Amino acid sequence: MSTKITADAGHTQRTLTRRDVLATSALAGSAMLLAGRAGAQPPQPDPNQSEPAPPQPDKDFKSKEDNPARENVPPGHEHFPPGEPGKDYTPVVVPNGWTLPYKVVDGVKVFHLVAEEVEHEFAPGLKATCWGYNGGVHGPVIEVVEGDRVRIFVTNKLTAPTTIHWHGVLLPSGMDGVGGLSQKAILPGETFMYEFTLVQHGTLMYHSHHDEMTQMGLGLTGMFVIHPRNPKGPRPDRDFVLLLHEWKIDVGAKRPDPNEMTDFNILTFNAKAFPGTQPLIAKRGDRIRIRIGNLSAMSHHPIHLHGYYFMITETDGGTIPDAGQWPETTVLLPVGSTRTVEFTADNPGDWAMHCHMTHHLMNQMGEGLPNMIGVDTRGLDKQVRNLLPDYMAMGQTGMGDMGTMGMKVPDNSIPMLGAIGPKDEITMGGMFTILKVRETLSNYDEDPGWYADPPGTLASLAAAEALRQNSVANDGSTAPRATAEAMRSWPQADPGRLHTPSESHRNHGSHDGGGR
Ligand SMILES: [Cu+2]
Repeated sequence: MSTKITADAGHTQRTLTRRDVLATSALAGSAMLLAGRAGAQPPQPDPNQSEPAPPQPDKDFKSKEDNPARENVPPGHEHFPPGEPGKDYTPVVVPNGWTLPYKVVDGVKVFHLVAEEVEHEFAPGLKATCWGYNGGVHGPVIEVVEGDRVRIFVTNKLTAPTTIHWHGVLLPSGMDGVGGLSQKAILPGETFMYEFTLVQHGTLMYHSHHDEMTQMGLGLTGMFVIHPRNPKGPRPDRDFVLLLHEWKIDVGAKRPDPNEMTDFNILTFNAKAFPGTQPLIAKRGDRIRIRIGNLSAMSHHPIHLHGYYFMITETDGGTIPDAGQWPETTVLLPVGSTRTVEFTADNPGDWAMHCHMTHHLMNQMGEGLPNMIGVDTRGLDKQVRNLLPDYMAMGQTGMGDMGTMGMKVPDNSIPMLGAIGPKDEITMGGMFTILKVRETLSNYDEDPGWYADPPGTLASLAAAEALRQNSVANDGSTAPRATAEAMRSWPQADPGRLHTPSESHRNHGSHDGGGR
């Protein structure tokens, strides 16, 4: 099996975890400690076995100097035969994205990433020049199995130096990809080689670690999924991967502005803003896993799913033990982290999945708008149109009147929000997608269309008969109303009162009724 150092007889089934790596040295240490204190001792691992194996000559390479990573494999973590899709794992599903193919060379999985400029479409109508990998933004998902040995070539076809950092992956320091610290930057035209054995499983990421603000801001990011070699439970039927990001693309601009600090106007799942996002499609009863990473520049994203609660099962630090998992309907994705959620798709329908920061449900043109809610702008429109024929004041009743219907947008830009849905216009944009769960599906690759609500399960205009039977007046007059007493302000207690009762007494009443 995976480790030779299992002192604990209960651990017959081992997976390669971070704990194993740590346990290697801890067990060796405790074994020696016990040996010193007591004559009789339980069977202990041979401390010699936890010594790193002497470097083995590698027939792939001329000398160990060519391949320093090989010396750094933790004991007990010599690599396994390459894990195979379908056999050792169920491949992930990447909405709007793809998984990087590999070839096997002498038992090692070989990948090739090319950092380059990419013309990327965020949603129909909006393209920008970004930086990505292998022709796309974001980079393809690297999908591997715990115990695999990987060799990843990275070619730099950008005009700037770059590196790749394998976020959360346990590896030798020199493979960690921090420009200047752990390696020289990859200069334009150069190809670097990274090689390491995967000693953990989980949802991880990769990204440039050289001039990060610019390079990650322009899209040099991707997801790195490591399946367990020996999964604890059944595999998921649908294993989705989503990467969150944010961008500032001024209307008419051809490039995202990586200098932006606060005013991002394109918020994306796998580099697509709604309505450009591909839905997540599932059959009723499917075990669903959704792996989410966040490599936004500045924003954390509370991702909310309708119709379900899920368990948070994993972070980029590893699997959360069953006893530590908790149910949520919103999972917070801090910048630079991943979360994995799992649930069973037992509730058919079209379910919204979105960032709950409402400003992240908007596309371009959201900036610099005065608050016109409640203002009748019809006269204003007429006057301004004398100067600007297409002028339309925005948002008298909110931004919902600014969607796709009849509003022109400038070239190479998308409406702030909105797409035509089955019932009406969906007044959301940005970090929004849809989970479609169906009783029957011919396959997962076709959008099954909109959900057909079973009779009696669709909210709709109340019939006069229903209003009468329930003594509900259509003008709202029968609904309970907040009383002035319930809505009153509560004057703050005088803070001085906590310390000096005499002063409090003197000031008593100074705040009463003086509220603003
Ligand atoms: Cu958000």
